[in-house]
Parts: sequence; structure tokens; C-alpha cells
Amino acid sequence: TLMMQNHLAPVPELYVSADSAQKLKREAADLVSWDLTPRQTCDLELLMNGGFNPLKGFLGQEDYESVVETMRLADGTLWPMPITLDVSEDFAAKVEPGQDIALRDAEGVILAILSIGDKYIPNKAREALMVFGADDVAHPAVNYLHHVAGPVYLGGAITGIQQPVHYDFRARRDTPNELRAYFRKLGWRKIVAFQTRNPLHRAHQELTFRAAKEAQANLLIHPVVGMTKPGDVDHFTRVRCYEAVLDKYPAATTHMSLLNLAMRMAGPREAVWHGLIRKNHGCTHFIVGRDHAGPGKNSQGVDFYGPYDAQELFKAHEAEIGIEMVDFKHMVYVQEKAQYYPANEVPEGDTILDISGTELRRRLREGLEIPEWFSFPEVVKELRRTSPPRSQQGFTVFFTGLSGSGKSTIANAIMVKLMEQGGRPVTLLDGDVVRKHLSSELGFSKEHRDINIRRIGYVASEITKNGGIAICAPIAPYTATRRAVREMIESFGAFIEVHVATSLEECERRDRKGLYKLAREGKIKEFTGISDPYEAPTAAELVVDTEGMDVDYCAQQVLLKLESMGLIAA
Ligand code: PPS
Repeated sequence: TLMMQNHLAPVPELYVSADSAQKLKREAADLVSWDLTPRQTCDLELLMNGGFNPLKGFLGQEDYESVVETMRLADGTLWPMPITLDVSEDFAAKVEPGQDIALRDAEGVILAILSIGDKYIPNKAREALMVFGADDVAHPAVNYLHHVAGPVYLGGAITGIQQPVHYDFRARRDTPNELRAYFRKLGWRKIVAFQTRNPLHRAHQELTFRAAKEAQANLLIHPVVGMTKPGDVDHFTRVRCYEAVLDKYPAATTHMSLLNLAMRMAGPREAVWHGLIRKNHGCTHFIVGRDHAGPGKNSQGVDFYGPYDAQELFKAHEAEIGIEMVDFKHMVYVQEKAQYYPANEVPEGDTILDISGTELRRRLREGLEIPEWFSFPEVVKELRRTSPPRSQQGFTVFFTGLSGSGKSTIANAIMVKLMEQGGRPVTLLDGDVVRKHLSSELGFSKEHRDINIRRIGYVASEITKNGGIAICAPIAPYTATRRAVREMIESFGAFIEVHVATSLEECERRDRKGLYKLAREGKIKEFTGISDPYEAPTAAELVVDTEGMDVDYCAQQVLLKLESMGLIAA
């Protein structure tokens, strides 16, 4: 067929020649410029290198509305995903259609020029409903649309100056034309692409191998390393895992290339989009599985899409996409046969073994066995390096309570006890230490207290990320700020909020620093509990009351809590 003959000819790119690029770059320095977000940088890369062919730039209003409503550009070409440049209101006010602007990456390097053709305000609720299936922020892309993306879209043609620079896994990244050239060189004609955002285990290796064999084709493992679903295994770890799995395929049949795509988790529409992108990368076949690019459950606890919606939508547009769908054979391990079978071919009466994603994460977290039938030892080793058991991960203990409630004393006791156990780095971010080293210019207004707490949160999140234990002991009087700190930290490790609930009367009675007296006399303004608010936590992991309890007992309670959460070895 025509497709078979032409599918490895180059796709159009949006780059200018190297000479013009130099000149253009100098001229572009004078233009108004937009600093691209990480997602926009991913989109721009695929626009420029032909991964999003036939798009010539970010969508203008007519194309955008047509894509949202009909999955097609205004001229009828199939294109399921709005590729748009969202900007702030302030920036939008500075530019007009007809104007050229420079697009810069995070370091300020000019990657491209956008000739603004259109400036418009999208109907985001409509976009959410039509593209993602529901205007529900439980969907990561809908959340992004409403809470991260700017309110105004700019559309227009792109003139590419240079590719975004990647310093990681350079040899594993290929543009569509580089991949096409590679396939031509090796004489590959039929290529099955496998899209993934997860580590590959034995079941995936079996299914991809089978898919390639059945299609009598070569195999391209084409993992996404741009942006995937929040909470996924980071791409550094995944690529090391993929490299280990690559050795398990027959030599010279399989290739791996990294795709700097920003996924939207749009299920059916995403599958069609993925197909078009793989077609652009020279592939002839594409594996679509159960719940392809699924975002998980909506705010009602129900899956956003049916398990085979993606396969159906893909099938309906297969000819137009120009790439053949290989439906995912769900592979399961059959104990009696000691090998993998497609789920629908399991011999009657035999036992199926399976480990779900949730179960795998639990085993990693608790340092439990992961059997050889499930994954390759090399892959498990990489995953264990990245997700050590909880008792080796970083965490933050965050004390909050009134001045003189005993926070610092308990925090100190905890620190010393943890150091006595040894083996883990511990940092105490006590109120006084912080106010001396991090926040010496701040006072006690709401604004200053918030800045102070956020700084503590940031430092604690870095410590937690790097496997240490951070112990914080500020007053932290505001619920919203404490919540913000919790969010900062929980993406890296556990956050244990401990309310030291000593009453105001008791703190004032003790008045260890003589501050309450001064506050009563009006000599200290905005004093917490006297002339400034303290919002007591309602959902702290632990509440300790120092009245009638000695410090040692309180510290013991905290340690027991940490033990029960698996954070320190019993
Ligand atoms: S906050 O609200 O979390 O930013 O406060 P923090 O950084 O923990 O600082 C509290 C310590 O500062 C002393 N101090 C005051 N506290 C409360 N209100 C006012 N106006 C104030 N002025 C000075 C006080 O000694 C607090 O120490 P602790 O250890 O809590 O007693």
C-alpha cells in the first residue's frame, strides 16, 4: 500500500536552517518574550520536530473550537488534542495578533518565534467536558486547565530556532525523522510501538514481544519521559528499568527511544493522539491496552472512561490515523505452567498469579519480597533504590502549639532519641533557630508568619526528599499554611503533624520566657493566644498534652507513632 512505501520519508519540521537560526535568534532578542511552562516546552518540542505533524503551531480559535467539538481541525483533518499556548491576562494585554513573540525555555534560551495569529479566551468548562469527558478537577488535565493554565490562549505559526536541550539520556532521544532514518537504515518496514509511563515487568515484556511477533514486525519501546500522571515513578528510574528489560528481547529486533511528550491522561482521545504521534515517528502498528492513558477515578469514585473506550475510538479512526491498532493482550502468569498466557487463554482450572500496582507499591514500601515471576531482578533493584522501605525514607515531624507549650523541649528530646538510634540524618528546625538563620528579617504579622512557615516547609521538604528526618517546632498558628507545608512534603515522604495542646492558661502560668506578662502589658504586640490568633489543628496525626505529663512521656508517644507508621524500625 501507499502507506507502506512512504511511511519512512521525512515528516515536515518547523525549524529554520542553521544559518537563519543564528540570525533569527539575534533578532528575537528584541521581541517581547514568553517564558514557556514545562508543559508548553514539551508541546513546542513535538510541534517543531514534526511529532505533532500536521500542526504548524499553537491552535488558533477556529481550529481550537473545532478540535474541542469534533476532534478535527477546521479543515477536517483528524486531531483530537487542543495544543494551545495559555498565557496570563497581563501578558495577553501586552501583545496583539500580527505581532511576533519569542518563546523561551526555563533558562531563558529562545527556542522559537510565535507569529501571533489569534488571541482568545477559551471556554475551559467546555474544553474539559468535550476533551476529558467531564468538568471534574479529579482529572489531572482538568485540574491543570483550571488551576495551572492561564486564562488566555495565543494561536499562531511557529518558527523553530532550536530544540529544547536535554542533558539526561541524550543518546536515547530521537526526533521523528531520526527514528525514521534509523528504521530505514536497519531495513525495518513494520514497526509496532509500545507507549508506556510505567516500569516494565515480565507481563509487559511478554505482551510486547507477542504483539511484535504476531504483527511480524519490529518493536519500538516508546516511553513517555516528558510529563506523565502526577505520582508516577520518575523517568530517571524508569529509563534505567527499561534499559534492563531491553536485554530480554531477541537482539536486533527491538529499539527503545524516549518521547518528550506531556501526557494529558485523556483516555480515548489520548489514544488517537498517541497513534498520530507514533505514525509521525515512522511506526506502522500501535499497541492500545485496557484503559489506555486512563486518569483513574472521578470525584464520584467512578472511572472516567470505560476500559475499552480507547480501543473503540481508535478502531473507528484507524484508517485515518494511518497506523494499525494491536489490541493489548492482557498477560497473566499461570502458576502450574510457570509461564505467561493471554488472560483469555488460561487453561481451565489453572491458577493465575497477579500483583497489582497498589500491591507492588506496598511491597516496595514495606521492603517485602517481589517474586521473580512478576518482574526482573534488575528492575526490582532499581525500584528498590528509588523507593526504599518506609523505615529508610525521609519524613517530617511538624510540631505546632502556643509559645511555651513545650514544642521545643519535646522536639529536642525526639531528636536526641533518633540520634541515639543512629543511621539517619536528623535536622531540628526550631522556632528560634529558624528565626535566626532563615527568617531574621521577619516579624509576627500574618504575612510574615506565613513566609516563615513556608520557608521551614521548603527546607523540611528538601530534607525529606533526600532521605533525612526534619523536625520542625514553630507556633505555625494558621491551618491553611500548615496544610500548604503538608502538601509540599507529602510528595516526598510522610508528614506527621503533632499538636502540642497545652492550654493557654497553662502556658501563661508557666511563662518560661516572661513573654506572656509583656504581652498582657501590651509591650509585645500580636502575641499568639493573647493578641493574635491560634487556629488549633483538627486533624493532626497526634495530639500531646504536656499538663501533668513529663517530656519523656510525650516524646515516647511521638516515637510510638513513628514506629506504628513504619517510619522507624521497632
Ligand atoms: S510563627 O508564628 O510560627 O512564625 O512563630 P515562630 O517562628 O515559632 O516564633 C515564635 C517564637 O517567637 C517568640 N515571639 C513571639 N511568638 C508569638 N507571637 C509574638 N508576637 C512573638 N514575639 C516573639 C516566642 O518566643 C516564640 O517562641 P516559642 O518557642 O514558641 O515560645
